[in-house]
Formats: sequence, C-alpha cells, structure tokens
Amino acid sequence: MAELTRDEQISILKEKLASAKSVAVLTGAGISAESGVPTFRGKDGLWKQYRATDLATPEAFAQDPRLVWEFYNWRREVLKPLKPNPGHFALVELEKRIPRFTLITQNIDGFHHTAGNQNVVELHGNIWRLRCTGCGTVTEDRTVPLPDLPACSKCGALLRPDVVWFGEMLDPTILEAAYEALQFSQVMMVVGTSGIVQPAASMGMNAKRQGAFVVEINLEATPYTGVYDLNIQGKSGETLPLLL
Ligand code: BV8
Ligand code: ZN
Repeated sequence: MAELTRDEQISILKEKLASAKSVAVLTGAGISAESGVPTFRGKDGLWKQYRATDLATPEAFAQDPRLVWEFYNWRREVLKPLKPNPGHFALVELEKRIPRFTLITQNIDGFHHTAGNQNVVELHGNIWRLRCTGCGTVTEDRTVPLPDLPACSKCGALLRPDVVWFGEMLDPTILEAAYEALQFSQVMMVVGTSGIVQPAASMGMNAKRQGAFVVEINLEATPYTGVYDLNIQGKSGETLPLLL
C-alpha cells in the first residue's frame, strides 16, 4: 500500500473509532512529555548518574531506601506543578463518545485521573500513593518532599511508593482488567511508549491477535512500527485532539 499521508491515517483511525463499540488505549511516558514530564529513554531519562532500571527495584530499596526515596521525591517535586496536556484531555473526550473505553497506562503520574478519565488501569501503580512495607496499608499523600524515610502511621514500618518496580509482579486484578479490555477491543491505540517494558509492551500484539485494529502514535519508530496497522508519527498532544 502506498505510503498514507498523515491526514489519511487520521481519517482512517477516525472512521474506525466512529464505528467501534470497545476501544483500548495503552499510554506510556510519551503522552506526558508535553506536560514537561521527563521520559525514561529521552535525553532527560537520566537522573544524576542513575537509570530508573537501577533505582526502581526492590533490591535498590532494600539496600539504600534513602537513595530510592530521593529519586521518588525528586520525581514528585518535578511532577507537582505539572498538568495534563491536550493529549490527555482528548482521551477524556474519547471515553465519553465510545460505549466501552479502557485506558491502560504505564505512567505513575496520575495525569489520566486528573484529566478526568473514569476507566483507568494503572499497570505500574501511582507515585502519589504510598504502601506500608509492614502492614500493607495504602494511603494517598501529595506532600512534597515527604519526610525522610516516611513511616506508617499505623505500624511504624517504612513506607514505599505504591508502584511496580522492575522484577516485581503486576497486580493480577489490574492485569486481568487490562487483558479483558484488549480481548474485546475493536480498536487499540498505543500512545507514547517505546515498547520495551514487559508485560505492557506485548499488549498491542495481544489486541492485534484477536482482531483489533492497532494504531501506534509516537514521535519515533518502535519495535512494533510496521507490525501494527497504522503508525502515526507525531506528538500525542497534537495528534489525539485531531481524532475528535
Ligand atoms: C515483571 C514504575 C514478571 C516505576 C515501571 C531482566 C531482569 C529483570 C526483569 C526483566 C529482565 N528482562 C525483562 C524483564 C522484565 C522487566 C522488563 O520489561 N525490563 C525491561 C527494562 C527489559 N519487567 C518487569 O520487571 C515487570 N515485572 O515482568 O514481572 C515477574 C515474573 C516472575 C517473578 C517476578 C516478576 C515490571 C515492569 C514495571 C517497571 N516499572 N514504572 C517507576 O516509574 O519508577 S516501568 C517504567 O518504564 C514506566 O512505567 C514505563 O513502563 C517504562 C518506560 O517506558 P515508556 O513509558 O515507554 O517510556 P520511554 O521513555 O521508554 O518511551 C517514551 C516513548 O514516548 C518513546 O517511544 C518516545 O518516542 C515517545 N514520545 C516522547 N515524546 C512524545 C512521544 N510520543 C508521542 N508524543 C510525544 N510528545
Ligand atoms: Zn504499616
């Protein structure tokens, strides 16, 4: 098929969305980039001389909880003044128009909730929630910065960010909700993710295998470009509003 122009790609996707009963969306750090949030693999993917894959692990937290909390306090500080962008708000509008809409996100910034989406599946947790390493109590706390080595008000044990670290299992209920949405989707959009981290990275193919029309929206190519049905190059904050 001759190369489609961007406008042709957009109108094909608009048509598919108009007749879709069930749509799934998977977002990654790219959808929050235009809000000013550093992505993982962009030039700002580095924090001091550390990589997220070195710090976002249970081993790092066990070995040096102060350093890992410094990393998360820095990210909370960066995130606090930032707001969702037109890409997030376009997904809120889309959810209102499509009978069954599931927004699966890898992001822990909570922007999809803030923007107003109802059915959000946070695969990797949420940076504004804390979980007690002792009694497991989960609280929401937006204090920036948190006290040094924050302690549980119930049992006094050390609190951790309520996020999924590398090497940790995702919550089975959360995963189940994501896979169910993929199973029944006629259209899936994979937005702003480099398609590296599993199991999220395979979700586009899961949808494709059961017959969904899968579209990638990204600034650059990923391992799935050319495998999905459409790859729309561009900023999600500019592309997603064009679908409305
Ligand atoms: C699991 C929360 C199973 C924390 C995150 C070896 C050793 C250990 C593990 C593994 C291993 N090999 C593979 C694994 C599995 C591992 C994994 O996938 N590792 C990778 C590095 C290879 N996965 C796991 O460990 C997962 N758990 O598999 O458990 C298991 C089985 C048995 C027993 C135990 C366990 C858990 C993974 C979850 C990790 N937590 N986040 C935190 O954030 O601090 S992952 C984190 O990184 C994010 O959540 C996100 O998922 C990922 C970043 O990826 P992206 O979102 O894609 O962001 P990125 O910067 O990469 O890309 C941005 C994209 O946007 C780019 O494509 C760019 O072009 C585009 N973009 C930029 N601007 C824009 C744009 N697009 C559009 N518009 C723009 N404006
Ligand atoms: Zn506790």
